[in-house]
Amino acid sequence: MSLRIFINGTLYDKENAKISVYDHGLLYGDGVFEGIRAYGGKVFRLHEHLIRLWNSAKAICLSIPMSLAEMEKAIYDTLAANDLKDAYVRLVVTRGAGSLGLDPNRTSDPQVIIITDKIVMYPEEYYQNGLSIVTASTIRNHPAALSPRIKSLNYLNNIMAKIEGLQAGCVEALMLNHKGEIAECTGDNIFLVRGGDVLTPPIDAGILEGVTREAVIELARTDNLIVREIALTRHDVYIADECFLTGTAAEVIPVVKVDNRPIGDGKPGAITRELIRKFRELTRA
Ligand code: PXG
Repeated sequence: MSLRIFINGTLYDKENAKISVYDHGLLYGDGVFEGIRAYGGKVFRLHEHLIRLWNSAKAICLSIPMSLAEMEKAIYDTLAANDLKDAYVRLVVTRGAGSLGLDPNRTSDPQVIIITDKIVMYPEEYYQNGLSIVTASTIRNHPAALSPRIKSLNYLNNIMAKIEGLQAGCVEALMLNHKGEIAECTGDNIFLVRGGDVLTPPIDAGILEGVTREAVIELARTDNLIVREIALTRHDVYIADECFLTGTAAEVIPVVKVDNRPIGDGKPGAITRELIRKFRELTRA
């Protein structure tokens, strides 16, 4: 049976799920998206993801042609049509088909796409042994050029940094902001542990407001850990006791080496391991 994909209220077989080559999502990366996960049939923090999608759309003057409640129902219907319980959910809203010019007023009908598919997990070995990452020379988008808070279809900034990481043999790469401070990785937020406290860059460092980031901050505070959202430099990373990344795909994943420097003793730290356990408990409860 073919995978069923939702486009504007209709479910199509994957082979027939198509949109126009004149769509401004394709021509200009003009649109927004979300990457979400379902665990045991329940979509994790769906409301938070939908709010972020609607806020991203608002920021680019794109009106999503359905309500939040309709989107929520459409997601569950698409999951059911594919008989998926543990799944990856990709929402895409494009500006729609237009002319071969930038003018968004010449586009018609934004396209709402919901893809639900099997989730491709990182190997368990990454969680046991931790990742080695490098700092990319490509900085994160300047917030005054394109706010990193917008999860837009224009992901070239992150892809450029990802290429640098891959060329160095790493699956993730650290991105700095225009001030040279730590921002985030190409598809994950970053955390440090120092002296028992959990540190992470603030939103105004020019990062995506990660849903997993927020969940992990809550888990850490519930554990009576002090969490501080503060400006961090590469030096802070190099001298940290622990480092980990958070994201929908990765969940919580340890980092044991940055720019060839071992973090702490070069093994996933105790607080990181505890947060991995707590996050798994939260999502698989
Ligand atoms: N920063 C950036 C730039 C992202 O794209 C995150 C942080 C983490 O945010 P969430 O809300 O997921 O905790 C992201 C999200 C993938 C994939 O397949 C990547 C993301 C989301 C889903 C899938 O690599 N990135």
